[in-house]
Amino acid sequence: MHMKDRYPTRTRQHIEPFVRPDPVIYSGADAAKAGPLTAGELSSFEENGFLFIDNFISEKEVDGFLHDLEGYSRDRTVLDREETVTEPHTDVIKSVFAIHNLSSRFERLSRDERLLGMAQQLLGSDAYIHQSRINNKPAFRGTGFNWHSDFETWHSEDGMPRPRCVSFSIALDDNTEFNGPLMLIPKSHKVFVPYTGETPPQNWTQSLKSQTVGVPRGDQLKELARRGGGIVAPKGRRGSLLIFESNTLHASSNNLSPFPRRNLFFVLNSVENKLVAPYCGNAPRPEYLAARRNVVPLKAGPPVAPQPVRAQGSFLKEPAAAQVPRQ
Ligand code: 6CS
Ligand code: FE
Repeated sequence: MHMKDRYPTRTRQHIEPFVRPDPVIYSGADAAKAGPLTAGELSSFEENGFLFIDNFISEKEVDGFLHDLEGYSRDRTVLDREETVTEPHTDVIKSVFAIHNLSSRFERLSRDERLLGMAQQLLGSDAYIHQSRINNKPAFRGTGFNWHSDFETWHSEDGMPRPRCVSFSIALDDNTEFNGPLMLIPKSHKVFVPYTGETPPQNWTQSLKSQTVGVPRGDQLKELARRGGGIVAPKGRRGSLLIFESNTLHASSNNLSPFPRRNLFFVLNSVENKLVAPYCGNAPRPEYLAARRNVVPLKAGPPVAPQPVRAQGSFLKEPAAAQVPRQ
Protein backbone atom coordinates (compact mmCIF):
# COMPACT_ATOMS: atom_id res chain seq x y z
CA MET A 1 0.00 0.00 0.00
CA HIS A 2 1.13 3.60 -0.49
CA MET A 3 2.47 5.67 2.36
CA LYS A 4 0.20 8.63 1.71
CA ASP A 5 -2.16 8.96 -1.21
CA ARG A 6 -2.41 12.71 -1.80
CA TYR A 7 -5.15 12.21 -4.42
CA PRO A 8 -7.63 9.68 -3.00
CA THR A 9 -10.24 8.68 -5.59
CA ARG A 10 -12.29 5.62 -6.61
CA THR A 11 -13.34 5.27 -2.98
CA ARG A 12 -16.56 3.86 -1.45
CA GLN A 13 -16.84 6.95 0.79
CA HIS A 14 -17.53 10.22 -1.03
CA ILE A 15 -14.66 12.73 -0.90
CA GLU A 16 -15.33 16.35 -1.81
CA PRO A 17 -13.24 18.02 -4.52
CA PHE A 18 -10.16 19.75 -3.09
CA VAL A 19 -7.50 22.19 -4.24
CA ARG A 20 -4.53 20.30 -5.70
CA PRO A 21 -1.60 20.32 -3.23
CA ASP A 22 0.99 20.30 -6.05
CA PRO A 23 2.13 23.18 -8.28
CA VAL A 24 1.17 23.46 -11.94
CA ILE A 25 4.62 24.48 -13.20
CA TYR A 26 7.58 22.76 -11.55
CA SER A 27 10.54 24.76 -12.86
CA GLY A 28 10.35 27.66 -10.46
CA ALA A 29 10.69 31.39 -11.04
CA ASP A 30 13.19 31.07 -13.93
CA ALA A 31 10.87 28.92 -16.00
CA ALA A 32 10.75 31.47 -18.84
CA LYS A 33 14.53 31.22 -19.27
CA ALA A 34 14.45 27.40 -19.39
CA GLY A 35 12.78 26.96 -22.77
CA PRO A 36 10.65 28.24 -25.66
CA LEU A 37 7.53 29.28 -23.74
CA THR A 38 7.41 32.96 -22.91
CA ALA A 39 6.55 34.27 -19.43
CA GLY A 40 3.08 35.21 -20.75
CA GLU A 41 2.48 31.72 -22.09
CA LEU A 42 3.67 30.12 -18.87
CA SER A 43 1.38 32.26 -16.73
CA SER A 44 -1.55 31.55 -19.07
CA PHE A 45 -0.86 27.81 -18.77
CA GLU A 46 -0.52 28.09 -14.97
CA GLU A 47 -3.81 29.97 -14.72
CA ASN A 48 -5.94 28.08 -17.28
CA GLY A 49 -4.35 24.62 -17.46
CA PHE A 50 -3.84 24.66 -21.23
CA LEU A 51 -2.14 26.59 -24.02
CA PHE A 52 -3.01 26.75 -27.71
CA ILE A 53 -0.29 27.39 -30.32
CA ASP A 54 -0.94 27.79 -34.04
CA ASN A 55 1.27 26.39 -36.81
CA PHE A 56 3.42 24.17 -34.64
CA ILE A 57 4.15 21.84 -37.56
CA SER A 58 3.74 22.53 -41.27
CA GLU A 59 0.85 21.24 -43.39
CA LYS A 60 3.42 19.22 -45.34
CA GLU A 61 4.51 17.46 -42.15
CA VAL A 62 0.86 16.84 -41.28
CA ASP A 63 0.35 15.16 -44.67
CA GLY A 64 3.17 12.76 -43.81
CA PHE A 65 1.45 11.71 -40.57
CA LEU A 66 -1.90 11.33 -42.35
CA HIS A 67 -0.21 9.16 -44.98
CA ASP A 68 1.03 6.84 -42.24
CA LEU A 69 -2.36 6.84 -40.51
CA GLU A 70 -4.22 6.03 -43.71
CA GLY A 71 -1.85 3.10 -44.20
CA TYR A 72 -2.64 1.82 -40.69
CA SER A 73 -6.41 1.94 -41.27
CA ARG A 74 -5.93 -0.49 -44.20
CA ASP A 75 -3.40 -2.69 -42.39
CA ARG A 76 -4.99 -5.72 -40.71
CA THR A 77 -1.96 -6.20 -38.44
CA VAL A 78 -2.44 -2.67 -37.06
CA LEU A 79 -6.21 -3.10 -36.79
CA ASP A 80 -5.71 -6.34 -34.84
CA ARG A 81 -3.10 -4.83 -32.48
CA GLU A 82 -4.04 -4.68 -28.80
CA GLU A 83 -2.99 -1.02 -28.94
CA THR A 84 -5.77 -0.26 -31.45
CA VAL A 85 -9.15 0.65 -29.94
CA THR A 86 -12.19 0.58 -32.24
CA GLU A 87 -15.48 2.44 -31.95
CA PRO A 88 -18.06 0.46 -29.97
CA HIS A 89 -19.45 -2.51 -32.02
CA THR A 90 -17.50 -1.57 -35.18
CA ASP A 91 -14.12 -2.00 -36.84
CA VAL A 92 -13.69 1.78 -37.12
CA ILE A 93 -10.50 2.96 -35.41
CA LYS A 94 -11.16 5.22 -32.38
CA SER A 95 -7.59 5.37 -31.04
CA VAL A 96 -4.20 3.88 -31.82
CA PHE A 97 -1.88 3.82 -28.80
CA ALA A 98 1.93 3.68 -28.66
CA ILE A 99 2.23 5.41 -32.02
CA HIS A 100 5.84 6.36 -31.29
CA ASN A 101 6.57 2.63 -31.65
CA LEU A 102 4.69 2.46 -34.95
CA SER A 103 6.77 4.74 -37.12
CA SER A 104 10.00 6.72 -37.07
CA ARG A 105 8.02 9.82 -38.14
CA PHE A 106 5.98 9.75 -34.92
CA GLU A 107 9.02 8.80 -32.87
CA ARG A 108 10.93 11.81 -34.26
CA LEU A 109 8.11 14.19 -33.46
CA SER A 110 8.03 12.94 -29.87
CA ARG A 111 11.64 14.17 -29.56
CA ASP A 112 11.14 17.51 -31.28
CA GLU A 113 13.38 19.92 -29.36
CA ARG A 114 10.56 22.46 -29.05
CA LEU A 115 8.20 19.96 -27.42
CA LEU A 116 10.90 18.75 -25.05
CA GLY A 117 11.92 22.32 -24.27
CA MET A 118 8.35 23.16 -23.29
CA ALA A 119 8.05 19.94 -21.27
CA GLN A 120 11.26 20.79 -19.37
CA GLN A 121 9.86 24.23 -18.52
CA LEU A 122 6.52 22.86 -17.31
CA LEU A 123 7.75 19.71 -15.57
CA GLY A 124 11.04 21.09 -14.25
CA SER A 125 12.88 17.92 -15.26
CA ASP A 126 13.59 15.49 -18.07
CA ALA A 127 10.54 13.69 -19.40
CA TYR A 128 9.60 10.33 -20.90
CA ILE A 129 6.54 9.16 -22.85
CA HIS A 130 3.88 7.92 -20.44
CA GLN A 131 1.46 7.33 -23.33
CA SER A 132 1.11 8.28 -26.99
CA ARG A 133 -1.90 7.89 -29.25
CA ILE A 134 -3.83 9.05 -32.26
CA ASN A 135 -7.48 9.81 -31.59
CA ASN A 136 -9.19 9.21 -34.92
CA LYS A 137 -12.63 10.77 -34.90
CA PRO A 138 -13.96 9.88 -38.36
CA ALA A 139 -16.62 11.89 -40.15
CA PHE A 140 -20.25 11.14 -39.20
CA ARG A 141 -19.33 8.20 -36.91
CA GLY A 142 -16.50 9.36 -34.60
CA THR A 143 -17.62 9.21 -30.96
CA GLY A 144 -16.46 11.65 -28.29
CA PHE A 145 -15.14 11.30 -24.74
CA ASN A 146 -17.01 12.06 -21.54
CA TRP A 147 -15.75 14.74 -19.13
CA HIS A 148 -12.70 13.57 -17.20
CA SER A 149 -9.31 14.40 -15.78
CA ASP A 150 -6.59 12.24 -17.33
CA PHE A 151 -4.60 12.46 -14.10
CA GLU A 152 -7.54 11.00 -12.11
CA THR A 153 -7.30 7.89 -14.30
CA TRP A 154 -3.49 7.84 -14.47
CA HIS A 155 -3.23 8.22 -10.70
CA SER A 156 -5.80 5.56 -9.76
CA GLU A 157 -5.28 3.05 -12.59
CA ASP A 158 -1.61 3.64 -13.43
CA GLY A 159 -0.11 4.70 -10.10
CA MET A 160 1.05 8.15 -11.27
CA PRO A 161 1.95 9.85 -7.96
CA ARG A 162 1.48 13.52 -8.80
CA PRO A 163 0.05 15.73 -11.58
CA ARG A 164 3.55 16.43 -13.00
CA CYS A 165 2.62 15.36 -16.52
CA VAL A 166 1.48 17.20 -19.65
CA SER A 167 -0.33 16.23 -22.87
CA PHE A 168 0.79 17.64 -26.23
CA SER A 169 -1.97 17.28 -28.81
CA ILE A 170 -1.24 18.07 -32.46
CA ALA A 171 -4.15 18.53 -34.86
CA LEU A 172 -3.95 16.51 -38.07
CA ASP A 173 -7.22 18.04 -39.28
CA ASP A 174 -8.57 21.54 -38.84
CA ASN A 175 -10.31 21.52 -35.45
CA THR A 176 -13.57 23.42 -35.94
CA GLU A 177 -16.78 23.79 -33.95
CA PHE A 178 -18.31 21.11 -36.16
CA ASN A 179 -16.04 18.05 -35.98
CA GLY A 180 -15.99 17.36 -32.23
CA PRO A 181 -13.08 19.54 -30.98
CA LEU A 182 -11.59 19.03 -27.54
CA MET A 183 -13.45 21.08 -24.91
CA LEU A 184 -11.71 22.20 -21.71
CA ILE A 185 -12.82 23.86 -18.49
CA PRO A 186 -10.33 26.64 -17.76
CA LYS A 187 -8.78 26.58 -14.25
CA SER A 188 -10.22 23.08 -13.52
CA HIS A 189 -6.68 21.67 -13.29
CA LYS A 190 -6.30 23.30 -9.86
CA VAL A 191 -9.09 21.23 -8.31
CA PHE A 192 -8.93 17.45 -7.89
CA VAL A 193 -12.37 15.82 -8.21
CA PRO A 194 -12.34 12.38 -6.51
CA TYR A 195 -14.66 9.75 -7.95
CA THR A 196 -16.96 7.80 -5.65
CA GLY A 197 -17.01 4.18 -6.68
CA GLU A 198 -14.63 1.34 -7.29
CA THR A 199 -12.59 0.59 -10.41
CA PRO A 200 -13.73 -2.60 -12.18
CA PRO A 201 -10.92 -5.04 -13.02
CA GLN A 202 -9.40 -4.34 -16.50
CA ASN A 203 -11.50 -1.18 -16.66
CA TRP A 204 -9.54 0.08 -19.65
CA THR A 205 -11.14 -2.53 -21.94
CA GLN A 206 -14.32 -0.47 -21.53
CA SER A 207 -13.13 3.04 -20.60
CA LEU A 208 -11.12 3.62 -23.78
CA LYS A 209 -14.29 3.14 -25.81
CA SER A 210 -16.58 5.04 -23.46
CA GLN A 211 -15.52 6.26 -20.01
CA THR A 212 -17.93 6.24 -17.05
CA VAL A 213 -15.67 5.55 -14.03
CA GLY A 214 -13.87 8.74 -13.02
CA VAL A 215 -16.38 11.09 -14.69
CA PRO A 216 -17.28 13.99 -12.34
CA ARG A 217 -20.94 14.55 -11.42
CA GLY A 218 -23.00 17.13 -13.34
CA ASP A 219 -23.22 19.52 -10.39
CA GLN A 220 -19.42 19.39 -9.94
CA LEU A 221 -18.86 20.10 -13.64
CA LYS A 222 -21.34 22.95 -13.56
CA GLU A 223 -19.60 24.55 -10.57
CA LEU A 224 -16.13 24.18 -12.13
CA ALA A 225 -17.36 25.62 -15.45
CA ARG A 226 -18.90 28.55 -13.54
CA ARG A 227 -15.59 29.17 -11.71
CA GLY A 228 -13.59 28.80 -14.91
CA GLY A 229 -15.72 31.30 -16.80
CA GLY A 230 -17.21 28.68 -19.09
CA ILE A 231 -15.94 26.06 -21.48
CA VAL A 232 -13.44 26.61 -24.29
CA ALA A 233 -12.86 24.58 -27.43
CA PRO A 234 -9.62 25.83 -29.01
CA LYS A 235 -10.02 25.79 -32.76
CA GLY A 236 -7.23 25.91 -35.24
CA ARG A 237 -5.72 24.74 -38.48
CA ARG A 238 -4.19 21.31 -38.80
CA GLY A 239 -0.63 21.49 -37.48
CA SER A 240 -1.66 23.49 -34.41
CA LEU A 241 -0.66 22.35 -30.91
CA LEU A 242 -2.76 22.16 -27.75
CA ILE A 243 -0.83 21.63 -24.51
CA PHE A 244 -2.96 20.68 -21.52
CA GLU A 245 -2.14 19.84 -17.94
CA SER A 246 -2.78 16.25 -16.77
CA ASN A 247 -5.60 17.34 -14.43
CA THR A 248 -7.47 19.79 -16.70
CA LEU A 249 -11.05 18.59 -17.19
CA HIS A 250 -11.79 17.93 -20.85
CA ALA A 251 -14.28 16.18 -23.11
CA SER A 252 -15.31 16.07 -26.74
CA SER A 253 -18.58 15.49 -28.57
CA ASN A 254 -19.38 13.03 -31.33
CA ASN A 255 -18.35 14.08 -34.82
CA LEU A 256 -21.52 14.48 -36.93
CA SER A 257 -19.75 16.58 -39.57
CA PRO A 258 -18.47 15.33 -42.93
CA PHE A 259 -14.93 16.21 -41.78
CA PRO A 260 -12.63 13.88 -39.76
CA ARG A 261 -10.88 15.09 -36.59
CA ARG A 262 -7.61 13.23 -36.16
CA ASN A 263 -5.29 14.38 -33.36
CA LEU A 264 -1.91 13.11 -32.18
CA PHE A 265 -1.16 12.96 -28.45
CA PHE A 266 2.17 12.65 -26.68
CA VAL A 267 1.84 12.46 -22.89
CA LEU A 268 5.12 13.47 -21.28
CA ASN A 269 5.62 12.58 -17.62
CA SER A 270 8.41 13.88 -15.41
CA VAL A 271 11.20 11.38 -14.73
CA GLU A 272 10.63 12.38 -11.07
CA ASN A 273 7.05 11.13 -11.27
CA LYS A 274 7.42 7.53 -12.41
CA LEU A 275 4.55 5.14 -11.87
CA VAL A 276 4.16 3.12 -8.69
CA ALA A 277 1.51 0.48 -7.98
CA PRO A 278 -1.97 1.64 -9.10
CA TYR A 279 -3.66 3.51 -6.25
CA CYS A 280 -7.00 1.82 -7.01
CA GLY A 281 -5.43 -1.51 -6.05
CA ASN A 282 -5.95 -3.20 -9.43
CA ALA A 283 -3.21 -4.85 -11.46
CA PRO A 284 -1.21 -2.38 -13.63
CA ARG A 285 -2.54 -1.50 -17.06
CA PRO A 286 -0.62 -2.63 -20.18
CA GLU A 287 2.67 -0.93 -21.08
CA TYR A 288 1.18 0.74 -24.17
CA LEU A 289 -1.23 2.70 -21.94
CA ALA A 290 1.19 3.45 -19.12
CA ALA A 291 4.95 3.08 -19.62
CA ARG A 292 6.79 1.34 -16.78
CA ARG A 293 9.69 -0.30 -18.62
CA ASN A 294 10.55 2.26 -21.29
CA VAL A 295 11.04 5.36 -19.13
CA VAL A 296 14.33 6.60 -20.55
CA PRO A 297 14.37 10.42 -20.63
CA LEU A 298 13.65 11.68 -24.15
CA LYS A 299 16.69 13.23 -25.85
CA ALA A 300 15.88 16.22 -28.03
CA GLY A 301 16.18 15.82 -31.78
CA PRO A 302 15.93 18.50 -34.50
CA PRO A 303 12.59 20.29 -34.83
CA VAL A 304 10.29 18.36 -37.17
CA ALA A 305 9.21 21.56 -38.87
CA PRO A 306 11.43 24.36 -40.19
CA GLN A 307 9.70 26.96 -38.02
CA PRO A 308 11.96 28.80 -35.55
CA VAL A 309 11.82 27.29 -32.09
CA ARG A 310 9.49 29.95 -30.76
CA ALA A 311 9.12 33.59 -31.69
CA GLN A 312 9.01 35.75 -28.58
CA GLY A 313 5.63 37.44 -28.04
CA SER A 314 4.38 34.50 -29.99
CA PHE A 315 1.05 33.60 -31.53
CA LEU A 316 -0.73 32.54 -28.38
CA LYS A 317 -4.42 32.53 -29.07
CA GLU A 318 -6.65 32.88 -26.02
CA PRO A 319 -9.87 31.34 -27.38
CA ALA A 320 -12.97 33.23 -26.31
CA ALA A 321 -14.64 31.22 -23.55
CA ALA A 322 -18.13 29.94 -24.31
CA GLN A 323 -20.36 31.80 -21.84
CA VAL A 324 -22.11 29.73 -19.20
CA PRO A 325 -25.82 30.47 -19.68
CA ARG A 326 -27.00 32.59 -16.76
CA GLN A 327 -29.30 30.43 -14.58
O1 6CS B 1 -7.26 6.05 -19.86
C1 6CS B 1 -6.46 6.70 -20.55
O2 6CS B 1 -5.22 6.71 -20.39
C2 6CS B 1 -7.07 7.45 -21.72
N1 6CS B 1 -8.41 7.85 -21.48
C3 6CS B 1 -8.86 9.09 -21.74
C4 6CS B 1 -10.33 9.30 -21.81
N2 6CS B 1 -8.04 10.14 -21.92
C5 6CS B 1 -6.62 9.89 -21.64
C6 6CS B 1 -6.18 8.57 -22.18
O3 6CS B 1 -6.20 8.54 -23.54
FE1 FE C 1 -8.36 12.39 -21.83
